[in-house]
Amino acid sequence: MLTLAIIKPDAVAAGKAGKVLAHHEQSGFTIRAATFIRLTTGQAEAFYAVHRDRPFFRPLVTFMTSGPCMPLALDRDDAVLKLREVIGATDPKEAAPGTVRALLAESKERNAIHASDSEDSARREVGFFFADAALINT
Ligand code: 3AN
Repeated sequence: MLTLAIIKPDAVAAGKAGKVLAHHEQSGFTIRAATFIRLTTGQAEAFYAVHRDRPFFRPLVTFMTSGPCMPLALDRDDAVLKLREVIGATDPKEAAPGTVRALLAESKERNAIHASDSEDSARREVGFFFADAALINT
């Protein structure tokens, strides 16, 4: 099963992308597709459309377009749930010890990593960045 992660602009800019990738690999995920992209405002708005009416939407779009990020399609059994465990709570202050956000995130907004929150979101979000042809061995 696939899920989508995005190594966010804060983690890429801080030179932590490799650490995040290593964390995923050590947690049993196989990388099926990866890219390096600076999102346009339109792309970030479309990706986070479910949060359109939330107060943090505009700052989130500004942050996510502030520099390059790395979307990844990650594969393992129970991928969606397992990746949510591996990344930790949205706010790094509440994230369990050893999770990506506890180790690497700066704040609730600049929180290093995105992970799909359901199987439906995972299908939509993997498809948002990767055509079927880009997914190796799936
Ligand atoms: P998660 O990334 O843990 O699934 P969501 O989906 O609720 O969290 O929120 C999407 C993104 O919006 C978060 N990763 C974070 O960057 C930002 N965000 C969520 N809640 C807040 C908040 N209260 N203040 C600032 N940014 C937030």
